[in-house]
Amino acid sequence: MTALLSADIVFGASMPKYYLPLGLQDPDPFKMFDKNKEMVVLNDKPWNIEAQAHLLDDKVTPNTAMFIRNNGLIPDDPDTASWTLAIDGESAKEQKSYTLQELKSKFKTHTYQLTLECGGNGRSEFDPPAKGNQWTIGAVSCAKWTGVRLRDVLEDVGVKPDAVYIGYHAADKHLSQNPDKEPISRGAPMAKAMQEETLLAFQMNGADIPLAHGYPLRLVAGGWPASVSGKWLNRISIRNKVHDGAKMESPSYRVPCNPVAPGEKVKDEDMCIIESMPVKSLITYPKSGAMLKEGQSLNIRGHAWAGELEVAQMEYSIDFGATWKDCPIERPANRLAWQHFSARINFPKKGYYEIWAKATDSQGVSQPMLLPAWNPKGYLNNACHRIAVKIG
Ligand SMILES: Nc1nc2c(c(=O)[nH]1)N[C@H]1C(S)=C(S)[C@@H](COP(=O)(O)O)O[C@H]1N2
Ligand SMILES: [Mo]
Repeated sequence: MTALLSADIVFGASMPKYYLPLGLQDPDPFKMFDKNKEMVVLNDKPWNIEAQAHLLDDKVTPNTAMFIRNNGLIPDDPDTASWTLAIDGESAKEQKSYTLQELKSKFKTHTYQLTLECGGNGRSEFDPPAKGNQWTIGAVSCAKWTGVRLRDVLEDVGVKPDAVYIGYHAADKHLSQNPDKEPISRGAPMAKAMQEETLLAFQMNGADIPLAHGYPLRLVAGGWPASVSGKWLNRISIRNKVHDGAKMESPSYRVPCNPVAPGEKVKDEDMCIIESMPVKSLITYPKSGAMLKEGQSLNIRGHAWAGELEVAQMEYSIDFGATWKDCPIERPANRLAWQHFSARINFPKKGYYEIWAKATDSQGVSQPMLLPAWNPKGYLNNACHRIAVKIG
């Protein structure tokens, strides 16, 4: 490092082990992570970067538009030859460990397109505000993930009948540099862990997973808060109780079990773990602020998703939600993938309009027009996405 900086690091002995001196840091996160320049950096310690709606126009999200949400420090580029995934826990019949090569050769490979949305996506709109990254609408992605089923691996190890939950452990470092602290160690109930689409993934969009997104191995549990989808996985514990790792404790990734008034204090024991994410949609074309000539019609398009459910109906409004028109929605590429919609809109006369999009899930639940129930941590904002259009 001294050579690279062309100077002595005078107090180098007290420099934290995984610290990258500022003088050596790549000042350009877009280059470092191969992201579109229009992505928005919300935090650089740890890195948290979100998309804008128009960047998410592709049916399959490319790395360049995929949000990054880190709780700690990205691990150094791992040595994949020596990387192992351990499976342990009270409810594992035995302890086993697999190299990447063993995972790939021993189990069948599956590919699914899976929607991953951060539980805090939309947080910036809540009032009173919630602490944390002020995500607007861009903490969602739907890439193609390839890997082996978590279920196949768990069954190879043997799951005791008293198993309740799986918990993940990963190679990223806590911001404090304390090696005994994990930045995040969450998990899912056995039913979610055993789903066909829950993957131990080693590829994203047909290539190795980019380092920032969990190389060489990550859990992908589509439709649930993306915090369940542990990156840089090195251990999974089969637990005989709800996993108690970092950020499983209340109030992390929890909402009030019963609705509360905005700003109300909620006791930790009255907060419930978020499971399936609510129905939501995004208009990805045009970009908000589009200008059209009078008489010109407009083709809009976007995606909608509904956690564990399917989106059954898609509507749009150009009169602030006073009236709604149906727009066609495609079936998902597979369960837990987002669905595409498009519509051709005609405007009655010159002026300012907003286009609002509203999805309804297969159980008849729709997106709220402005804001859903307030909650202390600012999770699950699935309000209708709105874009502005000017005609004339
Ligand atoms: N090991 C590890 N896994 C993690 C995280 C993390 O900080 N460390 N963040 C979680 C959260 S809160 C989210 S929203 C997703 C983000 O995934 P992405 O950065 O690939 O988009 O990863 C999840 N998995
Ligand atoms: Mo998240």
